Amino acid sequence: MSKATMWVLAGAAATAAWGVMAADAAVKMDEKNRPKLFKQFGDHVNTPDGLAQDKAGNIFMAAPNFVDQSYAGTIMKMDKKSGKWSVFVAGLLHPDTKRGAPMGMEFDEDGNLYYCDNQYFFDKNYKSRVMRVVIGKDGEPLKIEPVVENIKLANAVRIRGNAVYFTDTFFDVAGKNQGGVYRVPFSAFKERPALLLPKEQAGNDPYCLGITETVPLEHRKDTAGADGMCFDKNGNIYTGNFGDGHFYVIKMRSDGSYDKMATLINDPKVFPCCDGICYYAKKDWVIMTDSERNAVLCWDIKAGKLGTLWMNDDTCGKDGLLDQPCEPMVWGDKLLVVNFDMSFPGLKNSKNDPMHTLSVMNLEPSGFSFLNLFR
Ligand SMILES: [Ca+2]
Ligand SMILES: [Ca+2]
Ligand SMILES: [Ca+2]
Repeated sequence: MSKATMWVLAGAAATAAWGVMAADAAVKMDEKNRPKLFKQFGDHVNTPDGLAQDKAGNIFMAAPNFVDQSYAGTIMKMDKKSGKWSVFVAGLLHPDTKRGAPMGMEFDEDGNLYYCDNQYFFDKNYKSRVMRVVIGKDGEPLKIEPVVENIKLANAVRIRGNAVYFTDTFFDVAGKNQGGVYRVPFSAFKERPALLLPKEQAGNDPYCLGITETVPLEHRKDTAGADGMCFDKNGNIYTGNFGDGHFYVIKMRSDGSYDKMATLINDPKVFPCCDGICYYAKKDWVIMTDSERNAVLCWDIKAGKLGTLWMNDDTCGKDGLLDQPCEPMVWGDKLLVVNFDMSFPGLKNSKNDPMHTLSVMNLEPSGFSFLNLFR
């Protein structure tokens, strides 16, 4: 046997061994992470989506209510002390669609709440907006105003420094399956809402930080681009495509500007569908939901490794298991995960069922296996 053949064989053996380990890693989860039911809602919250928390730790959850539109899109609030849920505010109706559809949300330093108004499911023609709920000194909503307009599908929003950052999931430019990440400084909407450029000009839009591209998967044929987004402690931005799980980073330079978007994961076998993303500072992880496979994954930033926190089969979610998870949020030592449960072709979730649920997982310091992509 030649030396070269031996190398090839050794490599094949190593690959096979790794394959077994990878299979183990993908299914071997710690029971400590098993999601439990945090809250089940009535039909007035039939399609829950985004999450946020204020400085006191009260929980806010968006309910765009796409499945049963006889209910208005609202933002719910859970008082941390009492655990009681109530309607915080109804989403501001769009003058053309007569709907309000809150999705991703986040508070700014002054205590105002920003949310994505996803009008794309009613009208694909640039009706979506980023909104600001101005909040009074006792925490009550005073008014809602649009701050950014001319968006296709506003999905996730983050506030950092003096700017609002958000994703737009569909560009709808012929022949390309694009989405993108935007940054609009507060100064741009002091007087009136800031306007994005039409998507054909997105490459020259001063607010556009990066453009994603989706290669639709055969079993889903979903062209959706950038969905969730978050920052890490160094100001780097993470986003991922809903359609194919392509997962990106936009690195912040030392002068505060941003690098070009770069790929971290582009392998639908290990990550086929990225919905919500949040940052877990304690471990320096990005936590992502995988809507296709009813899973919660995590990206160890320093190690450059993908891990699986949980994955389960199709379920109605009544026991707290994942039912098309969308937005995750670290809340103290727990992870809250919203279950969107609005089935799209090719997802594990087979149907929109009457159980509308929010799950909770313990974020334990150890006990899940890693999948090393940089083999
Ligand atoms: Ca989302
Ligand atoms: Ca359900
Ligand atoms: Ca379901």
